[in-house]
Amino acid sequence: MSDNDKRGGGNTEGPNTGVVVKARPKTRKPAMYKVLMLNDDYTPMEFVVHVLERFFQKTRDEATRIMLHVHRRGVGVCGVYTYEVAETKVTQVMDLARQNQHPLQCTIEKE
Ligand code: TYC
Repeated sequence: MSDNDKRGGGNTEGPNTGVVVKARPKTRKPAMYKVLMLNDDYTPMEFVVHVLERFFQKTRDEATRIMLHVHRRGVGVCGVYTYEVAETKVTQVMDLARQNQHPLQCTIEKE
């Protein structure tokens, strides 16, 4: 017998013996949530722009565009995040708004 013939030591396992099948553990992409900003008649535009820059990493131009969209349309998307991050953003926005006595409202919506 050659060395090749001996390898496997008597294959009685059927056709898949020695076939490596990569493990593919079941994974799920996390659900994503939109953080929405709502319009009101009292929160200063500048405050909304500041919030968008500070908590949503928007440039001044992006923040101004989003703020004006909310001002005109009533609601707008600040960003899309996993649930915990989205919740944290809402809390941060609402806390700062309350501290400054602005009625600004922010909420999350599943994508
Ligand atoms: N409508 C507000 C005003 O005229 C500005 C504003 C914009 C308020 C967006 C809230 O989410 C908001 N001062």
